[in-house]
Amino acid sequence: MSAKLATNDLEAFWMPFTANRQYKKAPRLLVSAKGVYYTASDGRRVLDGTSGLWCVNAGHCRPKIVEAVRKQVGELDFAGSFQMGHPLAFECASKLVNVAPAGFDHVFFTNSGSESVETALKIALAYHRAKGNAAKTRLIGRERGYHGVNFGGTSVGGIPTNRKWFGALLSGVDHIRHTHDLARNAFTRGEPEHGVEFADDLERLVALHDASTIAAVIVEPVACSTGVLIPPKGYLKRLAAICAKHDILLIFDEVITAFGRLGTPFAVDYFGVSPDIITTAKGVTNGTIPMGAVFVKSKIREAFMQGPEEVIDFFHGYTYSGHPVSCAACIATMDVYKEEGLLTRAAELAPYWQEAVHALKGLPHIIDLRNIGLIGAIEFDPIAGEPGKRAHARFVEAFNRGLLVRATGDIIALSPPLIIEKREIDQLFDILSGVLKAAN
Ligand code: PXG
Repeated sequence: MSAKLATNDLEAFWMPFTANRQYKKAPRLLVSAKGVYYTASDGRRVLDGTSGLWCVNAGHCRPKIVEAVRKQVGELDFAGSFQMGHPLAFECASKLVNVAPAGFDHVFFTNSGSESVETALKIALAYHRAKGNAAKTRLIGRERGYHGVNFGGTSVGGIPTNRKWFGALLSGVDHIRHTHDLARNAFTRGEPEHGVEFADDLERLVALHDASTIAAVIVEPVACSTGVLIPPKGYLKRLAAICAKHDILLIFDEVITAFGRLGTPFAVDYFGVSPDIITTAKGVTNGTIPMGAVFVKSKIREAFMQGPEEVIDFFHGYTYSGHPVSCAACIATMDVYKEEGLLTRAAELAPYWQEAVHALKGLPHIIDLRNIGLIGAIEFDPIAGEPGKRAHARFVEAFNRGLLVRATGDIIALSPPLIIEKREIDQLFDILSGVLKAAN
């Protein structure tokens, strides 16, 4: 593409989650990528500190994945999966089941994290109905949770700006409180000490609504989009125990944490807590082609397999569920992850990464630094009346100096590709500390 765009070329594209008018006055454009670097439209190399949008876990433009996509699109461009099939979708599902935590033996394909969430919520509702518990219909999310942008995900989500524009949302939804507690946990390395009792908030909702009306609880094991909220020690275990006690399904939204981000294949492996359903997307194809995958345990699927064989067992699916090109990208991605040990590489880098994150302590306006796996976050004290301004200014300056980070509220989140080398981690923090020192 041409490196320069005329101003009117920028108008047609209404960009998602973007301050469009501000952006178009000074656009930031990326034109190519390789490994851990992007190339910007002015030719500068930009270190990708965010794996695209938390998806390019194996780094950019990996030849094996590119080749698989190229080949597949010329061989079988499309075949549906409604009462028909093509071999790659089955092969792909089997590969995914092999990397998934024990017990997750079935995969439902979607095209994004948002669709994975909708699918998981519908599976939970239909599961209880199939089991004869049709009154179990309430869905419980968590404050500050992000589960994509469709109506179900927006409803169980807990980010006020993502909710308030869109009316009453789904009925029968409630939220447990979030786990962010800077008063007790600021500058924690890894999982915070304090806050296991936040899980008991679920008992409050059970007391209010009665367990007989509650279908499922959905949480991100690590809440990333809201600014990297790491679960307190023991919190997820306690939440799972409360769910099990009341026959409430637990859904882990692993759209970001699946495929190696924490140093284990899934967050389930990291925390040793097994939910009933896992949602994924992003890293499932290394971001190359849109795809999502919902993993369920056999007990869930079996509940759907009780009716007459000739009747459709789940009235749900997408035209592109199991799209051949996505499946080819996914299979190649799983091969790259396996060959290069990427699903556990973050565990090796985590100690080095942790020290680099916490070395920023003392720079202006920082009120917290936190990390887990190959994720880091820097929280700033907000400017009165101008929330988010501080982090946004630092994000722009970092880009100008050759580093891509994510700004969310007054927090900068970091999540580089899992192939990053220590010298590139050094480069990342050199640029970032320069930005943080210079900023006001
Ligand atoms: N669940 C979780 C936990 C996510 O993080 C989604 C669902 C929705 O996925 P899709 O593919 O529909 O976008 C997400 C997406 C950021 C950022 O910078 C995070 C996401 C998307 C874009 C930006 O924090 N997460």
